[in-house]
Amino acid sequence: QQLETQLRRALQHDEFALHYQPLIDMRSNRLIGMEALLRWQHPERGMVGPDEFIPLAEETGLIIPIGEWVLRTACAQTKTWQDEGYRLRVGVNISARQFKQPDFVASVATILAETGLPPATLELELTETALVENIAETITTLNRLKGMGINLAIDDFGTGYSSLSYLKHFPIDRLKIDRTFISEISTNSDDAVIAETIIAMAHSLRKSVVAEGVEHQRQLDFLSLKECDEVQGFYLSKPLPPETFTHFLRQQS
Ligand code: G
Ligand code: G
Ligand code: MN
Ligand code: NA
Repeated sequence: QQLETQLRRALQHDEFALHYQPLIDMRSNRLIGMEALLRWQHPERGMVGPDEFIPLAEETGLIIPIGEWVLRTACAQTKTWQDEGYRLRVGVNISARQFKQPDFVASVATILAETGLPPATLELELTETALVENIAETITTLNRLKGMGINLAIDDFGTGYSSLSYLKHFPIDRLKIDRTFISEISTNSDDAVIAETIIAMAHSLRKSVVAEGVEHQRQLDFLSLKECDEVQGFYLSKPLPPETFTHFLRQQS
């Protein structure tokens, strides 16, 4: 059976799930939120990662209903955890095609209203490629989202083509340094300089920085020294299914 047919079926049959990867604040060393990551529980193939189906979902437009499911599920789950007393912010990945939909802002507003999640606790993660396609339109959309009180982050920062000068014009709250720069910060001086420079530049533009893909204590030490704001990675925790994330929450407090 074709992957496209299987993807359509997956939505109808509730085969998607979200895992949540903890985000840790470097100064307080506390959990401050999580990134929602899409998983496909395929009936025959088992767990399928997004890299294997997001490109096709983008091509076919299926990313629109899938993306709405992701946003609604992440917002509802986060609201549930907040109602249990946990202060959490959730990061949701938005694909380029989704971001460019004329009704994207309206659909985010609807989902926030339906789930009751405070907009200030939602963060949309956008890639540089999605942002630079049509700068004028991008700025309008970002301003509308910002106006609603939503947080905005640039994901995989450093891997795209965005000129630093755009950063000044985008109402972005946070940069997420791509994990390719983090993996060798303690052994490769070029990567160390790049990471350090991104942090300094972000701070000079009053933006917060997350380092992704932290796998070792020595990376944490480096990032702490350079005053990186938040960290995420296997060293802190893998992405967790909701039940396990709930246990993680209880442990933290
Ligand atoms: O979780 P994992 O490392 O397998 O994710 C692989 C890629 O898939 C990452 O680039 C991530 O941003 C992307 N991804 C994960 N979940 C989603 C999602 O819900 N929507 C979109 N558009 N991309 C996602
Ligand atoms: O592109 P994006 O940043 O959204 O991708 C997030 C992906 O990175 C997730 O699929 C997650 O599984 C993966 N990831 C998270 N932490 C680590 C890590 O420490 N090392 C590696 N190699 N991948 C990670
Ligand atoms: Mn991401
Ligand atoms: Na990333």
